[in-house]
Amino acid sequence: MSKSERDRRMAWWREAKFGMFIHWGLYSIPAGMWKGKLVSGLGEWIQFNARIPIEEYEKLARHFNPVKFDAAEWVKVAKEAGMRYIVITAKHHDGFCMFHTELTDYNIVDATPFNRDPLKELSEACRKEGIRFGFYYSQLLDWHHPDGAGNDWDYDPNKKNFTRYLEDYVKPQLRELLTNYGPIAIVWFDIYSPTPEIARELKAWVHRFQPEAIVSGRIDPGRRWDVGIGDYIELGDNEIPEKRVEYDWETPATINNTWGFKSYDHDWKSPGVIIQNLVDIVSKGGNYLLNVGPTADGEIPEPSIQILKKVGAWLKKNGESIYGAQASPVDTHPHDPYKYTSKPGKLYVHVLAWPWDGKIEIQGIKNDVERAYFLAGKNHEKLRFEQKGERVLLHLGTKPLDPVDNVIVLEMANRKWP
Ligand code: JFZ
Repeated sequence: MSKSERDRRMAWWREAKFGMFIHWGLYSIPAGMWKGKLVSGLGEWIQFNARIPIEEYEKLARHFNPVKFDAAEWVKVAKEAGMRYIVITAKHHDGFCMFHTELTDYNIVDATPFNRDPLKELSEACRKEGIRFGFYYSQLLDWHHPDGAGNDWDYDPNKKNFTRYLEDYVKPQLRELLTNYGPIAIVWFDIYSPTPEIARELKAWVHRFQPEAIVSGRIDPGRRWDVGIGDYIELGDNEIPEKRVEYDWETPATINNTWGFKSYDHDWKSPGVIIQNLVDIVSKGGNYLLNVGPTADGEIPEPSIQILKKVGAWLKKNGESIYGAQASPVDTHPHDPYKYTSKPGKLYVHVLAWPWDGKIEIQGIKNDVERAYFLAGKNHEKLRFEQKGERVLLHLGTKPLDPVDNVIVLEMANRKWP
């Protein structure tokens, strides 16, 4: 694919910066408990971690009736948080399909009293609100299907036939997902296709039905840092690089310590941590895909909603420094109390820790600063500063406007800077 073709397809994603990940499935019912015992590890890995036999685990489907699910409400939460795209688990490693599929009855429409297709409802709600819709698909691990990888407690691994699984199950299901749910913005593959050839084959399969779809980096069995077959690099869970990465990349992140809901994981990241992570990631050229894990009733946990509301409030005032912003043109040290993002002719200085004397000196500014002001300031009143060569001393005053991140705009004399 040519650079211009790729740039065209990636344009909305580079602008969007911030998305909502949703891990929702049968694992939301046990919610980290099995037979009265806590099961440590990720909520969505409970069948593996507790080695739950398929015949026991699939009984959960009979109890899955998320009557409180409201797609419009979930999209509203994402929009109010300032999130521009949503990626939801269509089929996670447990093999349960959160969409209607002809390939198996082990799906939310045929196997549960709910009898509705949440991916259909969510994709429609996203379209209505201008939010891009994508899905997560586990293309290798499948603890339910006899030819899927990973379940060695119900099946003999030596009897598995991955090619059969890929050709007779994965590709037909992807065809359903890429045909029946409208425009698909992202296909978020996970834990790797077994070979680069299969990764290329799956990417071509996606683009046969949805030529505009962006494919995540985990389609690729290569090292997660490599620019591979996916359209962008997918870092490890909650991984933020030390330095700027010269390619499209994304940090997938939990809002507590699990993707799938766990009833006793209350270790929520604060709004401040989320905002500072978002700024850090954007300052290094990446996107932030932040997860919510809805309950078995179909509700996004209230603490997640409250956190996301506060993040959205900060973005309402400071979003200009995030959406469509480029990575910092100025190298910072990992422990600098400020980060930079930029747009042509503008440098956004994110002051993450307020200086006790109300002044900060920034360096490496290779252009004349014409004007400085707080982005969230009512009338963008001018800030006093002195520039000596590449050093700019900013006088901020002693009272921050925002408790988490105060963004100062430096307007450059050269409107085409950097
Ligand atoms: C995978 C899943 O196993 C997990 O349940 C969740 O869906 C997460 C988003 O993706 O977990 C991974 C996969 C790859 C890495 C880390 C966690 N990695 O490359 O570091």
